[in-house]
Amino acid sequence: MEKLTDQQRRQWQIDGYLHLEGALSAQQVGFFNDEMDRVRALPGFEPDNNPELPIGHYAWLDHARDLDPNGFMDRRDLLGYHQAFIDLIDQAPVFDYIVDVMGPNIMLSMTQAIARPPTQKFPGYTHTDGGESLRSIRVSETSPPIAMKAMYLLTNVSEQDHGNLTVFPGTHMRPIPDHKDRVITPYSPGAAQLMGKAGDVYLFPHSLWHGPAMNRGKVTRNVLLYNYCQLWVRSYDHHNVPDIAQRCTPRQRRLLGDLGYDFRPGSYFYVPKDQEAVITG
Ligand SMILES: O=C(O)CCC(=O)C(=O)O
Repeated sequence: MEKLTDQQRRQWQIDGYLHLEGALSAQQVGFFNDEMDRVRALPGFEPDNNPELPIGHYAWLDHARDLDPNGFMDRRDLLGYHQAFIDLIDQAPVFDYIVDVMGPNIMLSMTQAIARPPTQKFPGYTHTDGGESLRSIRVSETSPPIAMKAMYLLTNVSEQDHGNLTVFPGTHMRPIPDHKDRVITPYSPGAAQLMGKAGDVYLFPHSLWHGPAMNRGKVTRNVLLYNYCQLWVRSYDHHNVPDIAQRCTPRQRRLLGDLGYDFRPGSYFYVPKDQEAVITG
């Protein structure tokens, strides 16, 4: 599946991200924004602020902490809320780009919806995905990444400091040298705030330093995040193949870790014989 143009491939290798316009239709944007409002009032996984836990853990709650439709929300594990969240797993053309970049031996590792309202309180933050690990592990520029993310914008972001995705171009190849000695923020030297339209998608590997800028605008910024990893890395949203796999196509089931046989040690080490056919087919 060759999808990237030569120019996109160069940008992926040098800058470490791609911005694709119009990945979702206006109707899909409206639908997913409505879904985010609906999901807010439903039970689900929301950030767990228990200081005893490592950062980044989620807890099952009755509803989002903030029920205001324009308030903050960070909801994980979206697939059970609507078939449309399942369909987005391998929707063209974004999934074709992902397979071109990562190769066919992949699975879906996470889904997430984040609403960032305008506020004076949130200063933004910057990180690599994959926790501490992908700050130090790097692949060469011509190698597929270990893990990457598709971030779908559901809100127009046409000015700085409107909850923009901020990236540090090139940091997937060159670590920020002193990141252990100072806090890297969206306002540190080298940061670029991206603009985009509702329906656009940003693709970037977990090793690229990135994060949301502050939102000093008037509108809550909504995004959906779909993460993919090499198959042996495995999902960090699910312990086992999730129940919603019954509602999936064979390719979607494979992306959820259903290899077509019961788990046994070694199962995810080499991929099933039909892996490429299932993913590209
Ligand atoms: O923009 C956001 O709200 C969070 C994006 C982000 O940092 C991430 O995808 O890891």
